[in-house]
Amino acid sequence: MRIVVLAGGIGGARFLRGLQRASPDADITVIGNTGDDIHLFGLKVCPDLDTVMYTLGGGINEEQGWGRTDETFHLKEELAAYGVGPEWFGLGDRDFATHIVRTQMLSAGFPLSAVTEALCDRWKPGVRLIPMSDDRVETHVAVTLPDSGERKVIHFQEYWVRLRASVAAEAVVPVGADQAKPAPGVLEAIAEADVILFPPSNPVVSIGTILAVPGIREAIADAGVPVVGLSPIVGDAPVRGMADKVLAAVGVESTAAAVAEHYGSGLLDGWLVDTVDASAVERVESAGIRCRAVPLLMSDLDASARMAREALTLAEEVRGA
Ligand code: FO1
Repeated sequence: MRIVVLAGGIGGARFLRGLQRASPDADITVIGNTGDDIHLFGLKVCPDLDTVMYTLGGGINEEQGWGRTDETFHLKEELAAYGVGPEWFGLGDRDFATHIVRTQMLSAGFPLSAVTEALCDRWKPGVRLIPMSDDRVETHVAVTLPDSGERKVIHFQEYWVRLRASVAAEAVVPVGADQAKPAPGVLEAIAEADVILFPPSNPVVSIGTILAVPGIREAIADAGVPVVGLSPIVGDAPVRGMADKVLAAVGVESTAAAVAEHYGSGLLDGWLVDTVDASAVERVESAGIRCRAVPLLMSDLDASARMAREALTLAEEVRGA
């Protein structure tokens, strides 16, 4: 079975680990969000691609969900001693190596998709990981700073990591997305897929950004195979992260049903909500999306694998309908 998964960072990576357990023989292609990418310390940082690569390759810091295991921060401390930051972004020594290799290869003219493939040669994530685009796309967030009242547009990482989403996101813009092309292999994988899955990743800044690359949304809608998503909202709050902040920016309420409606029946065939949101099933189904309520907390690998199995079962149900 050929499965295409659109993935952000931690939620996407943990779901993928469950999917590999649930469907060990599947041929999985992951289309990774690159809207979180940023240039820091003179290096190109791709948080979501790295989170998927390290999680599936066994190098992730399990507690944090991002960055490397057994990490140290000598390099960052040395840079800070020269007054070089930013101090708010924690890039560790082991992680720096990945970024040096990536930036060197990009400077030598390799596209991000080829660089990602080269990095995955080491980590062997067991999936084909493709960035959504080789073109630069950066999610920016419009905010009003509480102290000065100044309205500013800042990079998503500054919003997420430095400000910890503590102020309202007034607008979220995937800068460059409208000019970006899908990376080589993206549209082909979608066209050849048997099923397409949206893990419980952020619907605005992760999956929404991937869908903002012209051609990807259309290819998924036209693929003619089941498209099934899992709600990242459980009991009206994000399972992790601060998805509610960016949902508000696009006028979507923070509920499992509203996120399904946001994707819409033109894109989504099936939607899983958590059992605590069982009352949302009717509303989602009346929007033309088949819906089931199942446990959606990825508390461990078994739980993630059960969620992946439920998603594949719903896909078969949709296919047979
Ligand atoms: N998240 C944090 O909350 N603080 C950090 O210092 C931080 C550093 C970091 C370094 C490399 C990397 O790949 C990810 C990192 N993240 C950090 C996670 C990341 O900023 C976000 O969680 C994702 O972009 C959202 O998917």
